Amino acid sequence: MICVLCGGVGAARMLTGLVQVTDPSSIVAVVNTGDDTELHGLSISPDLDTITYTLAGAVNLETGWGLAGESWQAMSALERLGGAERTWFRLGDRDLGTHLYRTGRLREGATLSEVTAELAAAFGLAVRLLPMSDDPVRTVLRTAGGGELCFQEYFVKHRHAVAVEAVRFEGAEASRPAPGVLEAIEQATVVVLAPSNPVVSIGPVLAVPGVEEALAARRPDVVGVSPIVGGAALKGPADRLLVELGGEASAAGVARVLSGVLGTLVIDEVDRHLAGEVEAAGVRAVVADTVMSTPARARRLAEAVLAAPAGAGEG
Ligand code: FO1
Repeated sequence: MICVLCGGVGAARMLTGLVQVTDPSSIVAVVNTGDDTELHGLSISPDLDTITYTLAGAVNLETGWGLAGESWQAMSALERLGGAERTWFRLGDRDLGTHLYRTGRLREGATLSEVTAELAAAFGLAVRLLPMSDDPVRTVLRTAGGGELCFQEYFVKHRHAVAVEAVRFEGAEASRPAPGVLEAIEQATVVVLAPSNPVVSIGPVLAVPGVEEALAARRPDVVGVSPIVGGAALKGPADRLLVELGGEASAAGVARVLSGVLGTLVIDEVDRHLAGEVEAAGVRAVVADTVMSTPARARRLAEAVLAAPAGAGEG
Protein backbone atom coordinates (compact mmCIF):
# COMPACT_ATOMS: atom_id res chain seq x y z
CA MET A 1 0.00 0.00 0.00
CA ILE A 2 1.18 3.52 -0.81
CA CYS A 3 0.18 6.41 1.46
CA VAL A 4 0.09 9.88 -0.13
CA LEU A 5 -0.18 13.05 1.96
CA CYS A 6 -2.11 15.54 -0.14
CA GLY A 7 -3.09 19.16 -0.55
CA GLY A 8 -5.04 20.23 -3.62
CA VAL A 9 -4.16 20.56 -7.29
CA GLY A 10 -0.51 19.41 -7.21
CA ALA A 11 -1.45 16.38 -5.14
CA ALA A 12 -4.30 15.52 -7.51
CA ARG A 13 -1.84 15.54 -10.43
CA MET A 14 0.58 13.31 -8.47
CA LEU A 15 -2.26 10.84 -7.84
CA THR A 16 -3.15 10.74 -11.55
CA GLY A 17 0.44 9.63 -12.13
CA LEU A 18 0.45 7.06 -9.33
CA VAL A 19 -2.79 5.38 -10.48
CA GLN A 20 -1.09 4.72 -13.83
CA VAL A 21 1.80 2.80 -12.29
CA THR A 22 0.22 0.99 -9.36
CA ASP A 23 -3.13 -0.54 -8.40
CA PRO A 24 -5.34 2.45 -7.41
CA SER A 25 -6.96 0.38 -4.66
CA SER A 26 -3.52 0.12 -3.03
CA ILE A 27 -3.29 3.91 -2.65
CA VAL A 28 -4.47 5.71 0.50
CA ALA A 29 -4.60 9.51 0.15
CA VAL A 30 -4.52 11.46 3.44
CA VAL A 31 -5.92 14.86 2.52
CA ASN A 32 -5.56 18.32 4.06
CA THR A 33 -8.76 19.77 5.52
CA GLY A 34 -7.23 23.04 6.72
CA ASP A 35 -8.64 24.73 3.58
CA ASP A 36 -12.16 23.62 4.53
CA THR A 37 -14.68 26.37 4.98
CA GLU A 38 -18.33 26.99 5.83
CA LEU A 39 -20.04 29.27 3.32
CA HIS A 40 -23.82 29.82 2.78
CA GLY A 41 -24.30 27.29 5.59
CA LEU A 42 -22.50 24.63 3.52
CA SER A 43 -19.49 22.53 4.59
CA ILE A 44 -16.92 22.77 1.79
CA SER A 45 -13.77 20.61 1.59
CA PRO A 46 -11.82 21.94 -1.41
CA ASP A 47 -8.79 19.64 -1.32
CA LEU A 48 -10.92 16.50 -0.86
CA ASP A 49 -13.19 17.62 -3.72
CA THR A 50 -10.29 18.60 -6.02
CA ILE A 51 -8.78 15.14 -5.61
CA THR A 52 -12.13 13.37 -5.98
CA TYR A 53 -13.06 15.29 -9.14
CA THR A 54 -9.58 14.92 -10.65
CA LEU A 55 -9.37 11.16 -10.11
CA ALA A 56 -12.92 10.81 -11.48
CA GLY A 57 -11.82 12.62 -14.65
CA ALA A 58 -14.51 15.23 -13.92
CA VAL A 59 -12.40 18.18 -12.75
CA ASN A 60 -12.33 21.52 -14.58
CA LEU A 61 -8.90 21.17 -16.20
CA GLU A 62 -8.39 24.93 -16.70
CA THR A 63 -8.70 25.75 -13.00
CA GLY A 64 -7.75 22.41 -11.42
CA TRP A 65 -10.77 22.66 -9.08
CA GLY A 66 -14.56 22.40 -9.44
CA LEU A 67 -16.34 20.35 -12.08
CA ALA A 68 -15.89 20.56 -15.86
CA GLY A 69 -18.85 21.80 -17.89
CA GLU A 70 -20.38 23.64 -14.98
CA SER A 71 -23.35 26.00 -15.05
CA TRP A 72 -23.51 28.94 -12.66
CA GLN A 73 -27.24 29.63 -12.23
CA ALA A 74 -27.18 29.55 -8.43
CA MET A 75 -24.16 31.90 -8.28
CA SER A 76 -25.79 34.29 -10.76
CA ALA A 77 -29.03 34.32 -8.80
CA LEU A 78 -27.15 34.88 -5.54
CA GLU A 79 -25.10 37.68 -7.12
CA ARG A 80 -28.29 39.43 -8.27
CA LEU A 81 -29.63 39.20 -4.72
CA GLY A 82 -26.53 39.85 -2.62
CA GLY A 83 -23.79 41.17 -4.89
CA ALA A 84 -20.21 40.03 -5.39
CA GLU A 85 -19.61 40.12 -1.64
CA ARG A 86 -21.48 36.84 -1.45
CA THR A 87 -20.15 35.16 -4.58
CA TRP A 88 -16.33 35.60 -4.51
CA PHE A 89 -15.97 31.88 -3.84
CA ARG A 90 -17.30 30.37 -7.08
CA LEU A 91 -19.59 27.39 -6.54
CA GLY A 92 -20.91 25.76 -9.72
CA ASP A 93 -24.41 24.26 -9.77
CA ARG A 94 -23.22 20.63 -9.80
CA ASP A 95 -20.43 21.36 -7.31
CA LEU A 96 -23.16 22.69 -5.01
CA GLY A 97 -24.69 19.21 -5.10
CA THR A 98 -21.53 17.86 -3.48
CA HIS A 99 -21.61 20.51 -0.75
CA LEU A 100 -25.34 19.99 -0.14
CA TYR A 101 -24.76 16.24 0.20
CA ARG A 102 -21.76 16.63 2.52
CA THR A 103 -23.54 19.22 4.69
CA GLY A 104 -26.68 17.10 4.99
CA ARG A 105 -24.75 13.96 5.90
CA LEU A 106 -22.64 15.77 8.50
CA ARG A 107 -25.84 17.17 10.02
CA GLU A 108 -27.20 13.61 10.21
CA GLY A 109 -24.15 12.76 12.35
CA ALA A 110 -21.92 11.15 9.72
CA THR A 111 -18.19 11.78 10.10
CA LEU A 112 -16.18 13.56 7.41
CA SER A 113 -14.42 10.23 6.77
CA GLU A 114 -17.75 8.51 6.12
CA VAL A 115 -19.01 11.25 3.83
CA THR A 116 -15.67 11.34 1.98
CA ALA A 117 -15.88 7.58 1.36
CA GLU A 118 -19.49 7.94 0.13
CA LEU A 119 -18.53 10.74 -2.28
CA ALA A 120 -15.45 8.83 -3.50
CA ALA A 121 -17.64 5.76 -4.17
CA ALA A 122 -20.25 7.89 -5.95
CA PHE A 123 -17.50 9.26 -8.22
CA GLY A 124 -16.19 5.74 -8.85
CA LEU A 125 -12.81 6.18 -7.16
CA ALA A 126 -10.68 3.11 -6.35
CA VAL A 127 -8.18 5.23 -4.39
CA ARG A 128 -9.07 5.39 -0.69
CA LEU A 129 -9.50 9.00 0.46
CA LEU A 130 -9.08 9.89 4.12
CA PRO A 131 -9.41 13.39 5.54
CA MET A 132 -6.44 14.09 7.83
CA SER A 133 -8.93 14.39 10.70
CA ASP A 134 -12.67 14.19 11.35
CA ASP A 135 -12.25 17.07 13.79
CA PRO A 136 -12.33 20.68 12.54
CA VAL A 137 -8.86 22.09 11.75
CA ARG A 138 -8.69 25.47 9.98
CA THR A 139 -5.65 27.19 8.51
CA VAL A 140 -5.55 30.81 9.72
CA LEU A 141 -3.08 33.32 8.30
CA ARG A 142 -2.03 36.47 10.17
CA THR A 143 -1.34 39.25 7.70
CA ALA A 144 1.30 41.96 7.99
CA GLY A 145 -1.50 44.36 8.93
CA GLY A 146 -2.21 42.22 12.00
CA GLY A 147 -5.55 40.88 10.77
CA GLU A 148 -6.34 37.20 10.39
CA LEU A 149 -7.76 35.47 7.32
CA CYS A 150 -9.08 31.96 6.89
CA PHE A 151 -7.42 30.11 4.04
CA GLN A 152 -10.07 30.75 1.37
CA GLU A 153 -10.29 34.47 2.22
CA TYR A 154 -6.49 34.63 1.79
CA PHE A 155 -6.22 32.40 -1.26
CA VAL A 156 -9.37 33.37 -3.22
CA LYS A 157 -10.89 36.59 -1.89
CA HIS A 158 -7.52 38.36 -1.57
CA ARG A 159 -5.88 36.26 -4.33
CA HIS A 160 -3.08 35.57 -1.82
CA ALA A 161 -1.80 39.09 -2.60
CA VAL A 162 -1.28 39.93 1.06
CA ALA A 163 1.97 39.43 3.01
CA VAL A 164 1.68 36.80 5.72
CA GLU A 165 3.43 37.02 9.08
CA ALA A 166 2.30 33.77 10.67
CA VAL A 167 0.18 30.69 9.99
CA ARG A 168 -1.63 28.66 12.58
CA PHE A 169 -3.93 25.65 12.43
CA GLU A 170 -6.98 26.38 14.53
CA GLY A 171 -8.21 23.23 16.30
CA ALA A 172 -5.16 21.11 15.43
CA GLU A 173 -4.08 20.53 19.04
CA ALA A 174 -7.46 18.99 19.91
CA SER A 175 -7.77 17.07 16.65
CA ARG A 176 -7.19 13.34 16.18
CA PRO A 177 -6.01 11.60 13.01
CA ALA A 178 -9.01 10.26 11.09
CA PRO A 179 -9.52 6.47 11.31
CA GLY A 180 -6.90 4.68 9.21
CA VAL A 181 -4.51 7.63 8.88
CA LEU A 182 -1.81 6.47 11.31
CA GLU A 183 -2.19 2.86 10.16
CA ALA A 184 -1.69 3.95 6.53
CA ILE A 185 1.50 5.82 7.44
CA GLU A 186 2.80 2.94 9.56
CA GLN A 187 1.99 0.14 7.07
CA ALA A 188 2.74 1.80 3.73
CA THR A 189 5.69 0.53 1.70
CA VAL A 190 6.22 4.14 0.57
CA VAL A 191 4.80 7.36 2.02
CA VAL A 192 4.64 10.16 -0.57
CA LEU A 193 4.42 13.86 0.31
CA ALA A 194 2.73 15.21 -2.82
CA PRO A 195 4.02 18.46 -4.39
CA SER A 196 1.70 20.55 -2.25
CA ASN A 197 2.45 23.75 -0.39
CA PRO A 198 4.68 22.66 2.55
CA VAL A 199 3.33 25.47 4.76
CA VAL A 200 -0.44 25.54 4.23
CA SER A 201 -1.16 22.14 2.65
CA ILE A 202 1.30 19.65 4.14
CA GLY A 203 1.72 21.75 7.31
CA PRO A 204 -1.85 21.22 8.58
CA VAL A 205 -1.56 17.44 8.07
CA LEU A 206 1.66 17.37 10.11
CA ALA A 207 -0.06 19.47 12.79
CA VAL A 208 -2.60 16.73 13.59
CA PRO A 209 -1.15 15.11 16.75
CA GLY A 210 0.58 11.80 16.03
CA VAL A 211 1.05 12.31 12.29
CA GLU A 212 4.49 13.96 12.32
CA GLU A 213 5.82 11.36 14.78
CA ALA A 214 4.44 8.51 12.66
CA LEU A 215 6.11 9.98 9.56
CA ALA A 216 9.43 10.60 11.32
CA ALA A 217 9.46 6.92 12.33
CA ARG A 218 9.19 6.03 8.62
CA ARG A 219 11.61 8.70 7.35
CA PRO A 220 13.71 6.42 5.10
CA ASP A 221 10.52 5.44 3.25
CA VAL A 222 9.07 8.94 3.03
CA VAL A 223 9.53 10.62 -0.36
CA GLY A 224 8.54 14.17 -1.14
CA VAL A 225 8.24 16.03 -4.43
CA SER A 226 9.32 19.65 -4.31
CA PRO A 227 6.45 22.05 -5.17
CA ILE A 228 9.09 24.72 -5.80
CA VAL A 229 10.75 24.49 -9.22
CA GLY A 230 13.45 26.99 -10.20
CA GLY A 231 12.68 29.08 -7.12
CA ALA A 232 8.99 29.44 -7.87
CA ALA A 233 5.78 27.58 -7.12
CA LEU A 234 4.12 26.06 -10.16
CA LYS A 235 0.79 27.18 -8.77
CA GLY A 236 -0.27 29.21 -5.72
CA PRO A 237 1.69 31.09 -3.06
CA ALA A 238 4.07 28.38 -1.75
CA ASP A 239 7.18 30.34 -2.79
CA ARG A 240 6.09 33.62 -1.18
CA LEU A 241 4.81 31.94 1.98
CA LEU A 242 8.11 30.12 2.49
CA VAL A 243 9.99 33.43 2.30
CA GLU A 244 7.47 35.39 4.37
CA LEU A 245 7.75 32.78 7.11
CA GLY A 246 11.54 32.91 7.17
CA GLY A 247 12.34 30.07 4.81
CA GLU A 248 13.75 30.01 1.30
CA ALA A 249 11.75 29.64 -1.91
CA SER A 250 13.78 26.77 -3.32
CA ALA A 251 13.88 22.99 -3.39
CA ALA A 252 16.56 23.23 -0.70
CA GLY A 253 14.26 25.45 1.36
CA VAL A 254 11.54 22.79 1.09
CA ALA A 255 14.03 20.11 2.20
CA ARG A 256 14.94 22.16 5.26
CA VAL A 257 11.28 22.71 6.24
CA LEU A 258 10.44 19.00 5.93
CA SER A 259 13.79 17.41 6.89
CA GLY A 260 12.29 15.91 10.08
CA VAL A 261 9.97 13.65 8.09
CA LEU A 262 11.52 13.42 4.61
CA GLY A 263 14.01 10.69 3.67
CA THR A 264 14.15 11.71 0.00
CA LEU A 265 13.10 14.81 -1.92
CA VAL A 266 12.54 14.59 -5.66
CA ILE A 267 13.63 17.87 -7.22
CA ASP A 268 13.26 19.11 -10.75
CA GLU A 269 15.97 18.94 -13.43
CA VAL A 270 16.32 22.74 -13.29
CA ASP A 271 17.26 22.42 -9.61
CA ARG A 272 19.92 19.75 -10.14
CA HIS A 273 22.54 22.21 -8.81
CA LEU A 274 20.69 22.24 -5.46
CA ALA A 275 21.11 18.49 -4.84
CA GLY A 276 24.11 19.13 -2.56
CA GLU A 277 22.16 21.64 -0.45
CA VAL A 278 19.23 19.21 -0.16
CA GLU A 279 21.61 16.47 1.00
CA ALA A 280 23.24 18.96 3.44
CA ALA A 281 19.76 19.30 5.01
CA GLY A 282 19.90 15.56 5.71
CA VAL A 283 17.54 14.62 2.87
CA ARG A 284 18.51 12.46 -0.12
CA ALA A 285 18.03 14.26 -3.43
CA VAL A 286 16.64 12.57 -6.54
CA VAL A 287 16.53 14.65 -9.72
CA ALA A 288 13.62 14.14 -12.13
CA ASP A 289 11.17 16.00 -14.36
CA THR A 290 8.60 17.12 -11.78
CA VAL A 291 6.37 19.28 -14.00
CA MET A 292 3.26 17.11 -14.47
CA SER A 293 1.85 18.98 -17.45
CA THR A 294 0.72 15.77 -19.18
CA PRO A 295 -0.48 12.37 -17.93
CA ALA A 296 2.71 10.81 -19.38
CA ARG A 297 4.91 13.18 -17.37
CA ALA A 298 2.82 12.48 -14.26
CA ARG A 299 3.33 8.75 -14.81
CA ARG A 300 7.09 9.11 -15.21
CA LEU A 301 7.30 11.20 -12.04
CA ALA A 302 5.25 8.60 -10.18
CA GLU A 303 7.71 5.91 -11.29
CA ALA A 304 10.64 8.02 -10.08
CA VAL A 305 8.93 8.68 -6.74
CA LEU A 306 8.15 5.00 -6.10
CA ALA A 307 11.71 4.00 -7.03
CA ALA A 308 13.31 6.66 -4.81
CA PRO A 309 13.31 4.99 -1.37
CA ALA A 310 14.65 1.75 -2.85
CA GLY A 311 17.71 3.76 -3.80
CA ALA A 312 18.01 4.90 -0.18
CA GLY A 313 20.29 1.97 0.54
CA GLU A 314 22.80 3.30 -2.03
CA GLY A 315 23.28 6.44 0.17
N1 FO1 B 1 -10.13 28.78 -6.16
C1 FO1 B 1 -10.17 30.04 -6.68
O1 FO1 B 1 -9.11 30.60 -6.98
N2 FO1 B 1 -11.37 30.70 -6.89
C2 FO1 B 1 -12.56 30.16 -6.57
O2 FO1 B 1 -13.62 30.79 -6.76
C3 FO1 B 1 -12.57 28.81 -6.04
C4 FO1 B 1 -13.76 28.15 -5.73
C5 FO1 B 1 -13.71 26.80 -5.31
C6 FO1 B 1 -14.87 26.08 -5.08
C7 FO1 B 1 -14.81 24.76 -4.66
C8 FO1 B 1 -13.58 24.14 -4.48
O3 FO1 B 1 -13.52 22.84 -4.10
C9 FO1 B 1 -12.38 24.83 -4.71
C10 FO1 B 1 -12.44 26.17 -5.11
N3 FO1 B 1 -11.26 26.89 -5.37
C11 FO1 B 1 -11.30 28.17 -5.86
C12 FO1 B 1 -9.93 26.28 -5.11
C13 FO1 B 1 -9.68 26.37 -3.61
O4 FO1 B 1 -9.38 27.70 -3.25
C14 FO1 B 1 -8.55 25.44 -3.12
O5 FO1 B 1 -8.48 25.54 -1.77
C15 FO1 B 1 -7.19 25.78 -3.79
O6 FO1 B 1 -7.18 25.05 -4.97
C16 FO1 B 1 -6.00 25.39 -2.91
O7 FO1 B 1 -6.07 24.05 -2.58
